[in-house]
Amino acid sequence: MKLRMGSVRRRARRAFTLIELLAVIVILSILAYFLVVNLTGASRVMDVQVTRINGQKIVAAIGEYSNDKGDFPRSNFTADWGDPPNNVNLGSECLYLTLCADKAVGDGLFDEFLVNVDSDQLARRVTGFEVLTLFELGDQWGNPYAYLHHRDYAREDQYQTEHPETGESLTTVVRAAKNPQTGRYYEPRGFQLVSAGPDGEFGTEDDVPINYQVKAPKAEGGE
Ligand SMILES: [Ca+2]
Ligand SMILES: [Ca+2]
Repeated sequence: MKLRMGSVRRRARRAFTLIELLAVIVILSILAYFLVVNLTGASRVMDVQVTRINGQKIVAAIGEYSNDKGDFPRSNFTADWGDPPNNVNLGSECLYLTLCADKAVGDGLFDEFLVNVDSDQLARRVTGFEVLTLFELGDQWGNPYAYLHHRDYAREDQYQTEHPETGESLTTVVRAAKNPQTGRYYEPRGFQLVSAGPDGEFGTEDDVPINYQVKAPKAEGGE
């Protein structure tokens, strides 16, 4: 009788342990899920931050250039550069040609940013460059920052980018951003520099403007 009571208790103990184990597995799975979600979110926030910081480095170089030359880098091709091979990623390529030439203000500073998402080449060698590759200045996801000089704000620029996760090739149009409250361009006498953000596509909510702050549209009927 004593023996039977003991084996019942042992069975109960085994069953309880199994339930405990299952509960622990469930809890661990839930924790792992939230950890992955949080880590993905954290790395996305980090990429946005790095894109802002790198963008500010470009803005600083643009400032230095304009102090020196009395104008911001152009966002269209000069006669010296020849005809652009295509009309894709143009503003970003102009920044590269202006800032990154030998002895220019960004000489060597932006080597780690260089990308060439539209895989194009200059028609001929340009003074200050050893290669024909027509680079763009790229963000943390390897897509070009879009750049527009205020003279070109009315332009609609085509940008070729890649989806950061799927690698899918994307084409979006970049227009200079306007303040919804005034209907006027941000930085009307300056320039606009913007990253397409985590989705790799310009004109969406996650875009990362570098040298201006986008204001939320005025609420309907609000003062
Ligand atoms: Ca290019
Ligand atoms: Ca975007």
